[in-house]
Amino acid sequence: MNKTAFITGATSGIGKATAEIFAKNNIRLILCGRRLERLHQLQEKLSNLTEVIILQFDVSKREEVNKAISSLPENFAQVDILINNAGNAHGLSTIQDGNLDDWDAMMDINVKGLLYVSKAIIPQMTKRNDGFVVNIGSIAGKEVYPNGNVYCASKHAVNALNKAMRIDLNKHNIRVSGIHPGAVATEFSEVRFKGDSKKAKAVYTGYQALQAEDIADIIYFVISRPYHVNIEDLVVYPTAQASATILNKD
Ligand code: NDP
Ligand code: 8X3
Repeated sequence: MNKTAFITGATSGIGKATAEIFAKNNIRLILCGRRLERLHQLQEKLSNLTEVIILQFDVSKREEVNKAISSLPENFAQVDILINNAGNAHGLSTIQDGNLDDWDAMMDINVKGLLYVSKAIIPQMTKRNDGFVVNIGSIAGKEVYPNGNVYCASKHAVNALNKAMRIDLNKHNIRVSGIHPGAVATEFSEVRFKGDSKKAKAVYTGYQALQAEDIADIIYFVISRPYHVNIEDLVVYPTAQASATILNKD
């Protein structure tokens, strides 16, 4: 596939697995994240499969986003596929006990970060009347679970923005897809529980959680459909999970 993809949150989990399957399918890559060492490692690993460049920036910092994206070399300036994936949950507590820094982080990264990156890239797609945007939401954008409050709100916003983009970009032939996973065993829970590995591990034990590669396969399937096919919305659970709180554990 002779296309260029811009992937946020490529240093781990779903974003990294997506970079890997895209590379195998010959998609040129712009890989983004804050952890430079990991970006370099992934660039080195995938460069024998496709052309890869890396951009280090924090999606929640508007100036950093614009500076990084405007620094793209001429031969990478056209982005065909934008994967809005960067994001995390920070904390898990009741609304009355929530931490304001955690709330800021989730709204700034998951919502505003997605918007900053989209605003920096989508106008070149509308100019060409061509492009693809994949927004990684969550089941937390489809339902609300105890103590999930602000994370769920941020992912409900992603769900709304996905629908909004689909409407606004319709006359520009731009495809927009929202993918909403349930439990995927990545670094997600390490981040949510601030490095408490025991708590993080417990989230994915007693059943077979989704793997980052399962979601990456689906993302590749979505972006590789014929031009007239737009899968707008996909909710993906592990077989053992029926909702955010209903898990068939051993
Ligand atoms: P990981 O923690 O493994 O990956 C998160 C990625 O986001 C990292 O590459 C991280 O890169 C990047 N990121 C986080 N904050 C920022 C920031 N401020 N600026 C730039 N990049 C940032 O988790 P997942 O792979 O699981 O998460 C990917 C997406 O999938 C998220 O949007 C998450 O909400 C969503 N999701 C995850 C589920 C799960 O169960 N794992 C289920 C449903 C949705 P770096 O730290 O290098 O900046
Ligand atoms: C990640 C899945 O259930 O922790 O978005 O919200 S969940």
